[in-house]
Amino acid sequence: MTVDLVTIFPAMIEPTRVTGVVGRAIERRTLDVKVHDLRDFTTDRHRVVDDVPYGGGPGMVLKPEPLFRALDAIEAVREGPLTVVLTSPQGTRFTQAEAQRLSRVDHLVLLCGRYEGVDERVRERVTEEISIGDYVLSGGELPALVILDAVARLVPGVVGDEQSVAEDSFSRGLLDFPQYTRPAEVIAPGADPSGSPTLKVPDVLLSGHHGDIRRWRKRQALTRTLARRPDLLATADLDDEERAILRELKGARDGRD
Ligand code: J9Q
Repeated sequence: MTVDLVTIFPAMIEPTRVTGVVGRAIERRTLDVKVHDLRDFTTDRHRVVDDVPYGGGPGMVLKPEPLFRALDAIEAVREGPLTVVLTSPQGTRFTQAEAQRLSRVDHLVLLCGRYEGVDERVRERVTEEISIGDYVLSGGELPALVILDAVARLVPGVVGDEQSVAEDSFSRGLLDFPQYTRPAEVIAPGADPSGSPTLKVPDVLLSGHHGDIRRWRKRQALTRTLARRPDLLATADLDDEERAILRELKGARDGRD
């Protein structure tokens, strides 16, 4: 997969290009990520990328021509159709399902908008407009990085264990179960170390009973999802055992009121 990211702040993208899962995929050439500085597509001495809005009002709007020239340059290099994503608060919400869909395109272009906006005519060249959530940001760089990370993980070969990507609880529409690592017992932070309570890993995880561990994790994931994100349960992909546990948990909950 190729990703071309167009931004006025290339330095914001660089750490992601060289770090972690995305950085490793680029090194191995499973992923090709090019960052384009929008100012390189200006033609004036001062490399101006924005201007005042027609009709007046606060803030500056990204000019259309530098973005058109950037898209022309990307089209000239990549063969085949481009999926051009504009990150903006007006977009449709980015979800894991959207990440899955985008992970199947060959050439992705991420245009980073600005808080004040992008000239409306740029949308002529945009395939889709995506928002990562309802909050005010200064620009589309962080949303573009969120999309890049979520999409890249789903490209075959980027994350080693394909199984764990597919089985990732969020992919199945559930929150994760609690995780623990060594040691099996730690002194409670801030507590008196002499005869003070300790924080223990649940016994079942140390038991070696794999069936019990699997059922405990299912119950924990469902308990958490029911408590924190009950909205997810409407569309979660549950097996028979999980449906039975959920009925039981809901029964216990209703029994209390
Ligand atoms: C460009 N707030 O916010 C949430 N998803 C995208 C955005 C965004 C923003 C400002 C500029 C994108």
